[in-house]
Amino acid sequence: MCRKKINMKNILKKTLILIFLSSFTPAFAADTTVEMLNKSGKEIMVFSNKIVRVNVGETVYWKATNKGHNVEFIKGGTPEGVPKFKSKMNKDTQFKFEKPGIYAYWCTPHKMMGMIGFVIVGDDKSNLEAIKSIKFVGKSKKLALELFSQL
Ligand SMILES: [Cu+2]
Repeated sequence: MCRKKINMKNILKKTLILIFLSSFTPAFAADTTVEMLNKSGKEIMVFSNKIVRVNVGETVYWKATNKGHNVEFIKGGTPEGVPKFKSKMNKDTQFKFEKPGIYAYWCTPHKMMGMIGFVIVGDDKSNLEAIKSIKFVGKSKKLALELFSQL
């Protein structure tokens, strides 16, 4: 009788721990949100945060706060083996980052205007040299140089 009681107590304890942990899962499963904007302060055509850092397995959400934008991973701008990614114009989108490394992306119609962003996954910068050799265009060139120093 006594042993049974202890077991029940244990089960209850374990259940409570599980409930406790699962209630925190959303926080661990990170919701990093980046907005696509026509204007932010003095800048036009920008991602609200140009550099975001996430853990492996986490998802970044891009919100189409303003229309006319998208998210496109730049060729050579992701860790090896990551498939192409290009979201639809005017739509919210998301990507789950399974491979560590730096991911460089831009908004297809505004890459000339400096609408670029970076996601650093698992604090891994092993592909930084590849990122630095990307051919950025227009206003993105100068901006990319500034951002490299912050990666
Ligand atoms: Cu854009």
